Amino acid sequence: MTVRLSPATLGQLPPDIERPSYERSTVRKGVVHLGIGAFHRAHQAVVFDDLIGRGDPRWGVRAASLRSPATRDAMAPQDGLYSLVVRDGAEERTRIIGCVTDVLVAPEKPAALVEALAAPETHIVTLTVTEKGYKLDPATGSLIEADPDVTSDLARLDRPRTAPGFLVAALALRRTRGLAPFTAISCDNLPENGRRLEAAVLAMAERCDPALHDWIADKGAFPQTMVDRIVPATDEADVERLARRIGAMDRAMVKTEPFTQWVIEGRFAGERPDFGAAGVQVTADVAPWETAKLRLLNGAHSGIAYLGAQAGIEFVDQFVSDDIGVALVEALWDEAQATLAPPDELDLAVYRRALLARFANRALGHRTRQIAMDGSQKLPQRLVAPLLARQEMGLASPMIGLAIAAWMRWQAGRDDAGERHVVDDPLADRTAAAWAAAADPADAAHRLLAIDAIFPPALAGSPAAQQIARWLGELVRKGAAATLAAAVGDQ
Ligand code: CS2
Repeated sequence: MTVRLSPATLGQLPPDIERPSYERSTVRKGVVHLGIGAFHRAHQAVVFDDLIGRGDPRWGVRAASLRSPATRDAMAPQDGLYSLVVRDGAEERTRIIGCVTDVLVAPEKPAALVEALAAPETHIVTLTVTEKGYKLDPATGSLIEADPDVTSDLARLDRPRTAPGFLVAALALRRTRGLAPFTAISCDNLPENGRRLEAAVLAMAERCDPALHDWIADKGAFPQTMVDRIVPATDEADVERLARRIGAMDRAMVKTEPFTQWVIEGRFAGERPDFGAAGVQVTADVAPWETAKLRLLNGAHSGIAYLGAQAGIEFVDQFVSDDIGVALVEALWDEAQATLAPPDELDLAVYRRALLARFANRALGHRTRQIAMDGSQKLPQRLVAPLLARQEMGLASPMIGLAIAAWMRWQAGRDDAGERHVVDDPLADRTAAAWAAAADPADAAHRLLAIDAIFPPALAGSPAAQQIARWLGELVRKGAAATLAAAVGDQ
């Protein structure tokens, strides 16, 4: 039987596997991370591991799952160690990451997580709780007070359930104990993620204690960030392949691409690492980076996901291995690019070429269905915002419209082969109800466009709305592959 990756078996790994260069017992716990999924393990945790490796042991990570114990159960037998597998075509590099000191499971012991956040040695709190974890209306960014977990947090802050609830409970304790707030760094693909997190925290704090609200508003820091690394979900075949490669079973491995980027606004409440030393860009204005990334990378990802999954294309690289797929991506980018004011350092032509090569990485196995999840939370910043910006400039957005129509089609729960799929989305009930009540695809489009958590009123009745309705009709009638081929042929 293959041994398990752990501190005891680290020495038995093949010599070319990179491993922590530091003594793990000296690592302190300056970071608490909320939402220990694959993205954190392949992105921010690697930066903290680098910082420790460079001689600053303050930045060990106490990680927390806000929902299930699965990651804790995978990592605990490995004492927090896991493999970062970087794949680039035929090349693969494996590095063992050692910066995660422990994993807490919030629903099991919420008070333990609040204490970790309130600990004097905690200076940085990072979050990857996905778009829906902020409990904010995706279109307006305001706190969804009717959400049952938010209601519960407002009533019982001693047992928080939501990410903003945990932060408020811990900040309240820090204030009582005379400690400075931590810096809370959202690492999710939300527009103005720092401001949104701050808004959620302040809205909750206000309801609990106005003095706490004022203290956080005055002393807290919620920098904006742009985070980028493609991290497909790990499957059993990946785990087995790695076990054959390193001779140890690692149930917490992550697979990713070589590219990684983290841009952070230089606003901190207290101690912070020398982020720049670990390749992080610290800057005064993150917005232009973030908007470009959301509209180019993520916008194209969503278009690929809905059209591809509908047509039975399993992986992103398969979608862009075909001229029609590339033509769609380029056309989406042409439309989005007209809405951007990129930073001087960002050459969009170079960025687009690099992005296409990243999408084409055949070794990643990035599933269209993974990206298709939670579309209601993703569409506003990825596709709706550039479409509206173009509408204001008097420009039509046929390809963005097609991508939005493809999302609508996906919400109906059947692909072009007639196979059913589960619509994994917090608003799935509402989109299903729109489809159930619709007389025909055009009617479905209008009903879906009326969901104001996703689409602003400015869209209703516009030429763009009519075009989306026409696309949806074609997608239903002809399927995604034929609609796409005709659409890019017309370009
Ligand atoms: C993807 C992102 O699943 C998705 O929605 O678009 O996770 C994407 O891979 C990352 O944002 C890349 O940085």
